Amino acid sequence: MYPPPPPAPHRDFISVTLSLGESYDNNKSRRRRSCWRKWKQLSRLQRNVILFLLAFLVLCAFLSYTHLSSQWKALGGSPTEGERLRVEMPGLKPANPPVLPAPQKADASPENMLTMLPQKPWKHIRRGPPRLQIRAPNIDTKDGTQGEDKEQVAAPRDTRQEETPQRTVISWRGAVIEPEQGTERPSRRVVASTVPSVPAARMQTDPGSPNARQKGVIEAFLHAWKGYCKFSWGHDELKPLSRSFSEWFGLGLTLIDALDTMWILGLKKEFEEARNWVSTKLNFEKDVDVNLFESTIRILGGLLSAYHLSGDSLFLRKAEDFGNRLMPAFSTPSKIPYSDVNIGTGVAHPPRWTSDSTVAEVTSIQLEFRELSRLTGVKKFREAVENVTRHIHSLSGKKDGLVPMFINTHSGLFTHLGVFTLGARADSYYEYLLKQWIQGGKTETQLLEDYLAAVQGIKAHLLRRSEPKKLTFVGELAHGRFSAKMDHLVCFLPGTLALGVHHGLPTEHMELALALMETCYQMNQQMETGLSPEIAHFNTFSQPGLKDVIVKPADRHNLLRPETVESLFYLYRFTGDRKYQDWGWEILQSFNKHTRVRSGGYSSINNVQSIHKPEPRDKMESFFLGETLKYLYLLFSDDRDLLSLDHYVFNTEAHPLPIWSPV
Ligand code: DMJ
Repeated sequence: MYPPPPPAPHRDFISVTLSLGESYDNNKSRRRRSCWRKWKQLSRLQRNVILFLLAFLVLCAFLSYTHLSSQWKALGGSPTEGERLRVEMPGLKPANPPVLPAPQKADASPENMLTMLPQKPWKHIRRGPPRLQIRAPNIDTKDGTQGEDKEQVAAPRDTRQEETPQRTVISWRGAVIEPEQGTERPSRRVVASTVPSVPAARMQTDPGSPNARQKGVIEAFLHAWKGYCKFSWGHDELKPLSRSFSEWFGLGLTLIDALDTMWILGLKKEFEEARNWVSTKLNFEKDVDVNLFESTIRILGGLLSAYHLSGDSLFLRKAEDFGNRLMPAFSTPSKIPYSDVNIGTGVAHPPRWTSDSTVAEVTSIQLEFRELSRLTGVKKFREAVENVTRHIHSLSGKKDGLVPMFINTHSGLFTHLGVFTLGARADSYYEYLLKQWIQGGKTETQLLEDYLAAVQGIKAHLLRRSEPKKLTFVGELAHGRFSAKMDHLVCFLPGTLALGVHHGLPTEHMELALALMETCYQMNQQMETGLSPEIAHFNTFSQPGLKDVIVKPADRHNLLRPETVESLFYLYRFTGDRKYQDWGWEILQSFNKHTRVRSGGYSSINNVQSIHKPEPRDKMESFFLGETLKYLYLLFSDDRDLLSLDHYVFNTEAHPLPIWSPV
C-alpha cells in the first residue's frame, strides 16, 4: 500500500499568463487593444512585478553592453589571451585574477568616514595597467640604436608647467585619480647632487667557481632570463605561456630587479646588456603612476645595490633621479606618504577607495632612502622616511609592539584597529626595524626597542602549535580572536630573527627562528608539488588523518615567492646545518618540475596541491629573479664572505646595501 499523498503545501505565488489568444490575428490595432485590456486586467501587484522585471532586464543589458564594449576596445579586435593560449599551449590555463592582493576597502564606520577624503564619482574604469598583454617585440630590438649614455642626473626639465593642467591619470591599480585628491603638481623639481659623497662599496671577494647546486641556480636563472629577453625585454614582467609581457609601471621592472643577481651569479655578459638598456632606454620622465613601496624596494633598491656591486655611477644617477620623483608622495598633511605617485607629473595620491596607506608600505622604504641620502649627501630623502619612523614609534593603537595594518595619511593615525598579522600589509615593518638598526651601525635605540617589543608581542599573542607535528606557527589576531592562518610571506621571519641574533640579540630568538623555519619548510613539503601555498591554515586539533597544514581552495597558488628560501639562506649562514641547503635544493627542483616553461621563464601556478594540473598563471614575478634565485644561490654557497652579513644588509627585495659602520 502506498501511503496517502501528503496534503499539497500552501504556496503564495503570483501567476502571470500572457496568452496570444485563440486565433492568430495580424491586425496590429486589435492586438494592441487586446494587450492593453489584458494589462488592465492584471492586479497592481502583478503589474508592478512585470515592470520590475523589465527594468531589471534593461539594467542587465546595459551593464553587459558597457562591460563588453570596454573589453572589445581593450582587445582592439585581436584574439583573446585565452584563445592565444589554447593555440599555443593546449591544456594549459592562464591566470585569471591579478596576482597582487586587492587592497581592502576602507572601513565604512562613521569614525573612518570622517577622516576620508571627499571622493568624486568614477568616470571611467579600466582594469589593470594600461597596455596589458601587448605582444612582445622581437628580441633583436633589445639593444636599441642609441649607443651612447646620454642620461644625466641634472634637474629634469620643468616641462610639466606647460602641460594641460588637471589631467586625470590611471593608477597601476586601475583606478582613475582626480588630481585634487592627491598632491599638487610640483612647480619645480629639486636639483639633485650629482656626486656621491661616499665611495661605492664592492663585493668582498670574488665568488670563485660555483659548486654544482649553484650551477643549478645559474641554469635556472639563464632559463628565466632567456624567456624575459625573448618575449618581454625592457618590459615589467614576463608572461611565459603567452610569450608576451605585462606592464605594471612600464619601467623594465624585472630587468632592474635582476641586475644585482646577475652580478652575484657572475653573469657579466647579461649584466652588461642589461646595463646598456638602463643607460639608453630607462627613462623616468613618464606619465605613469607607481606604487611608492613597490618601486622603492625593487627599482630604487635594485639600482642602489647594482651601484654598490659594480661601482658604476650610472646606477646611482638613475637612483637619485628616481628618488627625486618619488618625493611628492610625502607631501601629505601627516607626512605619512601616499601609496602612489606619478613620476612624470609629480602628483601623488592615495588609492581611489581610501586615504589610508598600508603600514608595511610606509615603513619599508627607509633602508633605500637613507642610503640614497648617504650616497648623494641630499638630506631630504632620509628626513622624509625617518619622520615616518619617528611618528609610528610614538603612535598609539599598537598591541605589545604589534602594529595595525593601515594608517591614515591625513590624521596620521592607525585605522582598522585591533587586527594584527605578520603577513601581508604588516610584514616588512618588523623586518625594517631590525635592518635599519643594523644599517645604521646599531646606534638607533628606538628601532631596537620597537623590534624587541614586537618579538615579545608575537610570542605573547600570535604563536601556537599545530597537530600532529606540533609545528610552531604565527597566526593572526582580529579583535581578540585568534586565527590559525599564516601567509607564506611570514616565512621571512625565521631569517630576520636569526639575523638579529647574529647581531647580538637574545639567543632565545634563535630558538623561535629554528622552529619557524621547520614550519615554513613543512608548508612546502606537505604539498603535492613541494611548493608552499600563498596562505596556510594550521590544524590545531588532534584528529586522526589530518595534516598540520590545511589549504583553502582560494589560497593554493604559488607566486614563486622567496620567503622560505630567504630564511633558509640566513639559517644556513648562521648554523652551518646542511639540512637547510638540502631543503632549498628540494624547493629549487620543485620550481623546475612544476613551474618551468619550456620556451623560457617560470610561471606562478594556481594549485600547489596538484602535480598533474598545477595550472600555470602565466606570470613570472620580478622577485623570482631579484630574490628567489639570488637567495638560493647564496644558500648553496659556503663562502661566508660572499656578501657578508657583517657588511651588508638585504632590503626586503633582496638587494644588498652596505652597513654603514660594520661592527
Ligand atoms: C617582494 O616584493 C618583497 O619581498 C616584499 O617584501 C614582499 N613581497 C615580495 C615577495 O614575496
